Amino acid sequence: MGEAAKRKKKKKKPKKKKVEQGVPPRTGLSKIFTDGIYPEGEIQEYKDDNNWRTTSEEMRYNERMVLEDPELTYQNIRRAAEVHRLVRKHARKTIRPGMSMTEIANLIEDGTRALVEEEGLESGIGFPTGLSLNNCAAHYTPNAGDTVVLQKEDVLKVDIGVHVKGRILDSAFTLNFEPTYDTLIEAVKAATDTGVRESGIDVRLGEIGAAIQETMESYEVEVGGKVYPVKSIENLSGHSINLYQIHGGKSVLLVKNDDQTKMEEGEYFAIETFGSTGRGRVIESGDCSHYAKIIDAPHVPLRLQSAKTLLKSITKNFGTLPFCRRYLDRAGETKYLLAGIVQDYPPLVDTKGSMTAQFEHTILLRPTVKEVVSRGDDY
Ligand code: HZT
Ligand code: MN
Ligand code: MN
Repeated sequence: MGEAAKRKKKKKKPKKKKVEQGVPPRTGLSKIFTDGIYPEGEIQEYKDDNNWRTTSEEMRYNERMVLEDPELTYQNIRRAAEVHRLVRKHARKTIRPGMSMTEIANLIEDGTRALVEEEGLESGIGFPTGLSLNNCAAHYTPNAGDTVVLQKEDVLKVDIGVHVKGRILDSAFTLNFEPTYDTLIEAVKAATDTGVRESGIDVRLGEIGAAIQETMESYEVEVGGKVYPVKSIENLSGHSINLYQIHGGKSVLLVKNDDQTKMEEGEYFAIETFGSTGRGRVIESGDCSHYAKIIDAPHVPLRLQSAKTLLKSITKNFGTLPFCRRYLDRAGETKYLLAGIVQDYPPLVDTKGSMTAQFEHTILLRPTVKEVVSRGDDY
């Protein structure tokens, strides 16, 4: 063997076992990404008169310098995103008609808790798993005793939240088991991609709504010989996301509007769109499952000792993160009364018999590029 070949030949080192993800995925990601570096999401250049941000050598240098400090990098949101991709991949493969909504919620949440290595308020579930069916667009998750079973005709929105140190990854997709509503799903996927593409630093929120609506409403769905125009749901919206705060204060409507508010550098947004074969408007209806502490609520003196201790438990377990009744049950709370101490988020439904679909990504407006953190090979 020549000298070059000798050097190339690997020395037999005591090999460290490469840790792999299992089925179902249960290996905490710190065991796999041992250097603490997680994959970047999809990178999109800024458009038009903002493309200088992407091309400027100075801007790129500045961001590179900032990223030298691991505490200032985007590793928390990327770790949450990697958890999301693994959990949803397993969910997609496993969710079948005949499963109960509770089984589906547990499948997803057991995966999230294990992969994100749930630890108090340091890392865990970002908000209750949305499992909204058919004309219900958002904010349904089963409560204890729920008897709903997934049917083959159902259109299911799966909305999963993961957080690492308060950085919340909010991303959702739609599943069906028959082709009837394939076009509705395609329309909403395209509309969300439009929302993501149009987002950027200094872009006005109203313009993004118009672009989303234009894409969404270029589709129609034929069901049983009748043609339904796909409508953007006019009273749902995407939103900015702050630390431990799912709704950061800015809303991105899904229809044309005059909101002149601009997106800003460094902001995180959940870009989500909902399409419907119904009115394109939701109302609150049905048993509430989702709740969250009101973030800037003035201190309200509670008269009942039971309400005081419940609120203390909510603060300890969830802080300002949204939670559901099932999470209170597993924290050992019983016979709780939530009215008046927290904000409720009831299920949001369009007209009876209509179908709704949703796609949602979390994006980060970095100084030089837009990062679609939650992008995967599925949506
Ligand atoms: C509220 C409660 C939750 C935020 C959007 C959303 C699921 O409709 C401003 C714009 C979880 C999230 C939220 F438990 N909502 N994204 N994913 N729901 S929202 C909203 O209330 S407030 C949109
Ligand atoms: Mn969501
Ligand atoms: Mn959202």
